[in-house]
Amino acid sequence: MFDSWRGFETSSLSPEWHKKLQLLANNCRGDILKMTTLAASGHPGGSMSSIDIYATLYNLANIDPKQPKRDDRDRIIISHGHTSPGAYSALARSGFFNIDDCITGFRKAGSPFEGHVEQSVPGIEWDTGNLGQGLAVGIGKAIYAKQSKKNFHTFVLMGDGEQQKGQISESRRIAVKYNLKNLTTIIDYNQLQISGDILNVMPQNISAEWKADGWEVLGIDGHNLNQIYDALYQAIHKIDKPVMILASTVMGKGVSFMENKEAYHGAPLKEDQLEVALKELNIENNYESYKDKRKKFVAPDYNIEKVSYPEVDLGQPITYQVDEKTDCRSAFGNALVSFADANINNDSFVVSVFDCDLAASVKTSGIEKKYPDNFFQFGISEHSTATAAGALSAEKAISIWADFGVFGITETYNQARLNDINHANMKIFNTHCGINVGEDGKTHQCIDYFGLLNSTFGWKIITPADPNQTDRIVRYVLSNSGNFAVVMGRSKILTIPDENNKPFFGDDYQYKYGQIDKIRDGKDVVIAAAGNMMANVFEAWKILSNAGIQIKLVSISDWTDISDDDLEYLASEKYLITVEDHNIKTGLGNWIGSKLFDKGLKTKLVKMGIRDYAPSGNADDLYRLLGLDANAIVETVKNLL
Ligand SMILES: Cc1ncc(C[n+]2csc(CCOP(=O)(O)OP(=O)(O)O)c2C)c(N)n1
Repeated sequence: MFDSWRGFETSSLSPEWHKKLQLLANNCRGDILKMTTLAASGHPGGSMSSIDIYATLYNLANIDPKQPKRDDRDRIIISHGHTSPGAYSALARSGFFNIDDCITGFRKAGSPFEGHVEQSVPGIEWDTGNLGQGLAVGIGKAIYAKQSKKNFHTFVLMGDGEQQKGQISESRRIAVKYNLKNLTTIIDYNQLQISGDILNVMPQNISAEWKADGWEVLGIDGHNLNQIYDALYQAIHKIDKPVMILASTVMGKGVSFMENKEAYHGAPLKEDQLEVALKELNIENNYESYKDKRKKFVAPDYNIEKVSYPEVDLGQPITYQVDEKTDCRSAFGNALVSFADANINNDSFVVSVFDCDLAASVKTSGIEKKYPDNFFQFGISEHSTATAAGALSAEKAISIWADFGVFGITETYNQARLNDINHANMKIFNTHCGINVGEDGKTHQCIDYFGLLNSTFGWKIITPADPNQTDRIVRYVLSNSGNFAVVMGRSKILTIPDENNKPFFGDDYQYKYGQIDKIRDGKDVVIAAAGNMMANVFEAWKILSNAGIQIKLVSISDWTDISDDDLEYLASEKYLITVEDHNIKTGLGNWIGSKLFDKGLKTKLVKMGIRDYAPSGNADDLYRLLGLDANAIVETVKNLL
């Protein structure tokens, strides 16, 4: 086993290291073939073209097999996650874990060695597999290094077919704009992908595109260890801008009958072919012994250290009075600045706020003006923003992205899903949600925020009822780990009053995640208002109350987690009406309905929500048109009683 933490300090690769790496890479080729044949699946071709690069990086970068999560380690991100056999074997052979575990357990149910690179394997930084996202992950890591004043380098390994993905072009520009010279990309240029020659699949000039966006491009032979080392040395120590190393390689390199054959992109060898291949590589064929081991495989527990969430000061809550109407997005913006004020002098506080050309509308301009070093303008690059902000949030840092719901959630669902798979701590603040978006029309109406994010297992979706609750919720999510989406509308809305006409969510209110808020007591009907629909529901409650009809009024901000006690309360009367600014098919009403059913709780459920794409118009007119204004809610109650 070799000790790492070398950081490419010497200007050339020593002959001793050359020899070690050559041998190591050859052994890895054997490992790749054994594990894919044993699993009867996987991607040997690209793994073998990338392996000399993997071997060099995992042995000579500043990483520590004994402490894979050391905060000052270099970050090695694998964007072409299907080359997991290459990455796993190189990590094993540089001391991160036992190579036998990896060969035996590759792609076996319950094993950490999943089909595409996963953080369950020590040394893997980010789960990938959906191509095109790795460079944005690297951006998140490189920004973390800069923001936290850490001196580590980030390397991103990518495929060449992968370069067809649009998200990469967003990321290229962002890296240059922010002069991320602590970021180096290496492209495995084997010129093949699943369907054959990359230029037949999709004509593209990879080198020219990167150069045009401002990257330094170094062309090398990706199987020449000296050239790999030299290029990395140049990128780390000599070149003052982001560097892309275009490493010419050969798919299936090392086994003559596999070389330059796209068939081996994703096809393992048969056992008789493996025999021939191992002979050519001059590696002992101990394949049979793994067959039995695989049957008895017990998944190792690597007990990988978790990054703790930063401790922060919540700052001083801001209370909005009942006689003023405020939009929740402004309450968010104000809370954000106040939160930053409270923490910015703390040396270990790393906060980054991302924008995609909408800061004035989503109210992050306050941060942009007051704390420009913490503000990142990524332009109309939502996919890269979602990924980069997610990757940053998995570090000891607070990562905030504010956008219209339709861009921050609907547009970027898969990036959000990957952030969740990677246990990120993203905080997304989505304004202009529901039909409360102004007159922009149906393309801008985010009516699927819950349906989408509730399809993941980790995201928590919160819709504040008014500006005061927005303030409390913003402070809560910024001080807690996990992926949170805070969803708001655009309009100025009522500050919800308590029985004494003081702010209900005022100075004495304690926000507790997962708890419904009982706004008024009554009987026969419970109305559950989702987020800022509370304003319309409250107007309806006033009309009903004046007519002598007292109903129970509930505000639900935390849709994801509703406690059993709260479910019982919701089902405590003959009727439950849910009112939401969301697609009725995947929204709160259906979600609560299924939960009530699960618990055997009975009530008659009436769902009020969005039933079709809505036209353009201001929010009040649209709510009236779609039967979600106070009068429609009153009518619904009266029809039930
Ligand atoms: C977004 C996305 N689309 C499609 C795929 C399916 N896929 C997996 S690998 C691959 C080809 C990748 O080609 P390349 O980057 O050249 O890798 P190599 O063939 O050299 O291993 C495709 C299309 C995917 N993983 N992600």
